[in-house]
Amino acid sequence: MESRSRRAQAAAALLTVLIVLLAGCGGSGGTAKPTSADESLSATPAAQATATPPADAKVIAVTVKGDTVSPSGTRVSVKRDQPVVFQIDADTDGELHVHSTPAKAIEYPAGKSVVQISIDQPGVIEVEIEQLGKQVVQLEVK
Ligand SMILES: [Cu+2]
Repeated sequence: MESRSRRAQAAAALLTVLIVLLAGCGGSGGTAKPTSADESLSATPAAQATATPPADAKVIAVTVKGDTVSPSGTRVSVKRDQPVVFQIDADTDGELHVHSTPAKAIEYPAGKSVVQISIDQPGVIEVEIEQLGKQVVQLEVK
């Protein structure tokens, strides 16, 4: 009995891992940790965003309309710890996914919103619209 429930548990765990792998985006390299907990962030609706981006920020305007994303895979150079501000304009809510370590899952609302991040490690970090599986930019962090 016990071994059967163990096996069921193992099967369930495996299924969970598979679901996570499928749900996650494109498994583009990196160390795939089964329990990788993405850092969860939320973009602030632009109407509520009072702060203007810092003077040294890299501001990236992102437009999502239907399944069209702009920019689309553009490479953007930033420095380590430089503020990166995404100004999002989207027709529906969704998730901006930053493939840093740990990854950042940024939920944004429909309409215009703003979120600021920074990357503390050098490398090329893909940013995509998670639910569309489409790349927005590649942050080249130096
Ligand atoms: Cu992703």
